[in-house]
Amino acid sequence: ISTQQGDSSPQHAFWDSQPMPHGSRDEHQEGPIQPNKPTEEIRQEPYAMPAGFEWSNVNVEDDAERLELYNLLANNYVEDDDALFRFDYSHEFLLWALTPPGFRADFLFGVRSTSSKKLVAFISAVPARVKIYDREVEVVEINFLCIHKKLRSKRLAPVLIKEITRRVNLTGVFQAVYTAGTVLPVPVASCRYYHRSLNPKKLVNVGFSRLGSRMTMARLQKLYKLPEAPSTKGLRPMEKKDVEGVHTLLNTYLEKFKIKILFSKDEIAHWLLPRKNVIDTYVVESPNGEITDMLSFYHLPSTILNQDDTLYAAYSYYNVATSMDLLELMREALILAKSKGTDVFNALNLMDNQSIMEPLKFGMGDGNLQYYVYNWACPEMSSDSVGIVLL
Ligand code: NHW
Repeated sequence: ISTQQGDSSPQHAFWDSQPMPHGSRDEHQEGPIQPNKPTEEIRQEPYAMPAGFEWSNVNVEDDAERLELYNLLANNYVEDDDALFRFDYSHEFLLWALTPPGFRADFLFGVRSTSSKKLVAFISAVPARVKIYDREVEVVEINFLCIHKKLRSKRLAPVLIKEITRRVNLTGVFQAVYTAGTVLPVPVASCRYYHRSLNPKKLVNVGFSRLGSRMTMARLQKLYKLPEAPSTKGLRPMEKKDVEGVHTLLNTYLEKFKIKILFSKDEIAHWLLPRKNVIDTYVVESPNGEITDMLSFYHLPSTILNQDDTLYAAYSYYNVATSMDLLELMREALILAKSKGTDVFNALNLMDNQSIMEPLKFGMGDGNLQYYVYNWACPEMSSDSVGIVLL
């Protein structure tokens, strides 16, 4: 835990009141921190909004409402520490991320100004099943928590979090998984982003990377040069007929991690079948028709602030190598991402990713991505025990 005030832990008026581990984790405890509540004991009415604001579900399948969400996020969502870049999740991406099998309209909601009806805040939950150590748990994944810049620091975030907790609890679910750049009580794991330049010239020009003192642009470009096309025999985009094979391959691979996603076949189809400029998945099919390897990455561009430009980034998702080295598989991922106009390929040091970073010329990013499980006690784990990627 980072300490922001001398050597005492930071105070968290909200988070200290929540069913999370506090201080250090009890390494011997596992399970819910607060027992499940019967429905009749769960608050039935929405939490009160400050005067002038109201709750509003956002129908992301409706183009106009999705545009409102897109605009809120494009102008107010996550920026890097130096405020050079801001995530620019696309319309198609938001539709993908927020409508998996079993999604619920009342888990995708925000806050509107009562007078103007302008959307000024948002939070989302989508259902998932995870395994944490030896226990399978029904959870929601929380994402896209966003408050308009003009309404920051007014303690609105805790109200959004309490309201989504209430709505999720009413469906009999009492655990959630989420990630954040910020350290809150208390992460279950801490991962780090690594970046692989694909278009070094642009990355230097927009301030994403720097040209070292003994480096020239020509040498930099040579350093990061990749073949034009992949060379693995049988590597091709995933199709519907591969769902079964990918389901078996991925679930078998993920077994060894201490926290992992448990995808159903429907979820494999939703999360991994290619969608242009959103998610790319490639498989290797052996001559006898078995899916032996898979690679996947999602497309999440960032707006380059103060320049009228976009940084195209791909993020490593789920990769499994059984007929080849993970290193060779990930090299193909870089080549494919580059061929689709990606400027930088990002990967967390989770699953088996750490081993490929150095040989494939990834550089370590600044800052960590913290993993959290709401209302669940368990021992902390290292990043290479994490087998779940959130968007
Ligand atoms: S992380 C991305 C979060 N979004 C952004 O960074 C976008 C830009 N920032 C903002 O929009 C991926 C605002 O700064 C936000 C905070 C909205 C972040 N997670 O309203 P106040 C996710 O979406 C705490 C959790 O005054 P604000 C995951 C903070 O520590 N808590 O702040 C989301 C403080 O509490 P404390 C966060 O700046 C997971 C309180 O908020 C947080 O105007 C959510 C201050 O509130 C964060 N990322 O708005 C949890 N950032 O106790 C889900 C700040 O320290 C839990 N805070 O005083 C599970 C729920 C479901 C359970 C179901 C069983």
